[in-house]
Amino acid sequence: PNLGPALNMTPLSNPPLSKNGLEAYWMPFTGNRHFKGHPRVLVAAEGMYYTRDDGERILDGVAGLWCVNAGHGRTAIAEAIATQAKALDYSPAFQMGHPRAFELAARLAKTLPGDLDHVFFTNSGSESVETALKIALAYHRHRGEESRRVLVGRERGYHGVNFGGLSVGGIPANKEDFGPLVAQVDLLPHTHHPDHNAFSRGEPDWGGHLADILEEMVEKHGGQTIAAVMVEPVAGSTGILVPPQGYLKRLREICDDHGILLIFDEVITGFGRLGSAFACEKFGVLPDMVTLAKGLTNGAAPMGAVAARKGIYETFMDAANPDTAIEFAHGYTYSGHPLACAAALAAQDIYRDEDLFARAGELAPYWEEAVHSLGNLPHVIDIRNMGLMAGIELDPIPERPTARAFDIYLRAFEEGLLIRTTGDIIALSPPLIVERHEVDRMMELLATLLKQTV
Ligand code: PXG
Repeated sequence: PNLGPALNMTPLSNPPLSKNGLEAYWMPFTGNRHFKGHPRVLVAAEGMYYTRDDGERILDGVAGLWCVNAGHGRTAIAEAIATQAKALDYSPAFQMGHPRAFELAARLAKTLPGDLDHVFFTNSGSESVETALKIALAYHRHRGEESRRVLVGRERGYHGVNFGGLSVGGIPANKEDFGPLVAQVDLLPHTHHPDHNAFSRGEPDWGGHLADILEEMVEKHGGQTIAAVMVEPVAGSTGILVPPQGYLKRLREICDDHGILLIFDEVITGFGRLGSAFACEKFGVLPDMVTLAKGLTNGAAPMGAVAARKGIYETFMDAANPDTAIEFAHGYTYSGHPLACAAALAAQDIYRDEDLFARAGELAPYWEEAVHSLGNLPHVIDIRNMGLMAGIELDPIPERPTARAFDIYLRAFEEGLLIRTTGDIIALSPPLIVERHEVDRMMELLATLLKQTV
């Protein structure tokens, strides 16, 4: 079906991909053998829609991969990248700077709450996570607390795919092939308990006490051993797990009581997803560091960032001696890449000029009603939501976990809707420019597909 007004777009000429033409690309987090027999190829995007290689348009229910918050094909971003590429293509990242990187850091520092006012650039969410974990360890060492080596994450957490992030992450399938990973790690329990909090709207009222388990961990590991706790304010990848009321505040209190750094991984929640610039504002909890990526550039260039509180930055500056010393032995060739900075600055302009974070907040109640309207359909065992994100959990086909949701994913793509599935959970997170009629269309199509599911 055709899902909306036609686009005025020059069709790209794409040579059709033969089976052989698909072979060389080892695709990430993809069933390569299945895909190469049933390819799904996108060739263009504008606004809320992608165009498939057969010319059909499909509605984007997930902002690409949770990143295209201002919608696709934003001319201002494309032009900023092109202008930057012509003026200064690359500038060495070490012992050297270019204006856009300073401008972007200052801009982010101003947007972030509290004294989260120093920004380290990376190229992805995964790199942001590694960077933040390393800052945490080095910070304690500089303060003379080298004993703080334990990094705490949470079950069902996703912090990217590099060794540190995998270690504090809580998805067993992502870890099992890679041996012991980072040595000193502990995981908090996750907060997803459908027996207590199924069909919650926003923060579940049950489960705040699960934060107290951090207190038990402090006792177990002994004083001055835990360096940092990293959590997603709302867990995205494992199916939209909204924190129970009071949970994040409690984590903050326990971290304060024991000198532990609290890191919020806002790779998904940053840049308006919950109706505020950052989740930490929404929950009224100031973390010591925030990891960012995705919406930073509206997905138009790879870029990540870590924002750290003033005291953390100053600890590094004060510890280093002599004054030419490098305070933090870390960084990437492409940290603060000019093209990424240009894309990020243009994206931030759009967010501000179109007041998109507030727009997401205003649309959130409509979104909530719409997704919960699916609650009585066959196989739906839970629905949860916050801001413009939602998870719809299905009961698995016996002996075939993930098959039901993946089948819906494939059929939705056929019918003109892009969703994400994780396990047997459908995840939705549309661009923040989504219109009510597009929300309606998403739910109608999902309802149809759910009714057809045997
Ligand atoms: N932290 C969080 C909270 C994330 O969601 C990363 C770190 C890693 O970012 P990079 O840029 O290295 O991929 C992520 C990424 C999905 C999905 O549909 C989620 C992500 C990436 C791809 C797919 O669940 N999150």
